[in-house]
Amino acid sequence: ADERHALKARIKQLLKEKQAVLVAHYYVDGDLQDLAEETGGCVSDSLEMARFGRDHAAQTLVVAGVRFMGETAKILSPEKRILMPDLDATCSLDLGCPTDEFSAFCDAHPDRTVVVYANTSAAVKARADWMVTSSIGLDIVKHLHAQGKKILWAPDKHLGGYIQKQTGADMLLWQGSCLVHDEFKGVELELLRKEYPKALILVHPESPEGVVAQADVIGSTSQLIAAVQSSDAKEFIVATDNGILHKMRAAAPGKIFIDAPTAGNAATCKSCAHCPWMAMNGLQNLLHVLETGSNEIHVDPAIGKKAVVCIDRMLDFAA
Ligand code: CIZ
Ligand code: SF4
Repeated sequence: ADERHALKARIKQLLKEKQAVLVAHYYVDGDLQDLAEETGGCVSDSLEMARFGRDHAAQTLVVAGVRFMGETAKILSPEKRILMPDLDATCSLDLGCPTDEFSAFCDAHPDRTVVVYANTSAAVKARADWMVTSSIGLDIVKHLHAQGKKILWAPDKHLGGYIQKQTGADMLLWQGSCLVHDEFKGVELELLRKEYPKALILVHPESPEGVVAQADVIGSTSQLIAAVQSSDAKEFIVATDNGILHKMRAAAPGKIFIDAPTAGNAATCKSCAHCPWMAMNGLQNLLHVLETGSNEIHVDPAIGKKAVVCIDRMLDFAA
């Protein structure tokens, strides 16, 4: 505990010295979320992280999250220096949607508007008409559907399927999934609900259909946290990365939060629902990048120039 305290103090000092700001995702280690909050940075979902990084005066942004978040920050602010605690922190959705295959898929369906989730590489975004995050994807597809547009959606099949069902839009889905959310199990969730009949079920729409179907609230990370704050419920079963429990506990002290089951036996699976790449962000490597200025994110400027178009479209729509 003393060592953690010393590390945090040193990181705070360096953030100040280097005039850098820390931007952290809800899924990273609680210490990093606290540091971001205490130093005037941002702890949020990927939409808010991107907006915050773009609008902040600091010329150095440290992004505690996964690679696409650092890339998005760089695309929006090419003149800023973007550092990440570990450049190998990726995402199964990004990995499952390689640029060449995706490009061929788009070429085969030129009549469709290309909508990609934020969890993709810069090159994939460069090929898209729109980028969306889970907090705004539904509204944007609704908007496109109302204009009579047919959609090509990538990469998350569960999120795409959920939005398709809600909007009735014509959506062709890339078959990607998040390795964390894909593990949540509908049958086991039903059993757990019987144990906690009063619990409110909170589900991120990257989860499989059978889990989403049992939700009381379906939403992005920030929407699920808002639901915890506004609800009278005392107990919550949470189907998303359990890094979010740090913020939920702070938002609603005294309430009870239970990880949704990810395997046959819920009791043996208390820590399954955590992204291995988000977990690569820690105090040690955060301190190291601040000390050395290493782990800078680069995006090919030509690709960045194309990719920024679909991100700006979303930010303008959200404004
Ligand atoms: O699962 C993720 O990586 C999420 C929820 C990202 C985001 O939009 O905040
Ligand atoms: Fe990607 Fe899933 Fe990890 Fe989010 S939780 S970064 S979607 S693998």
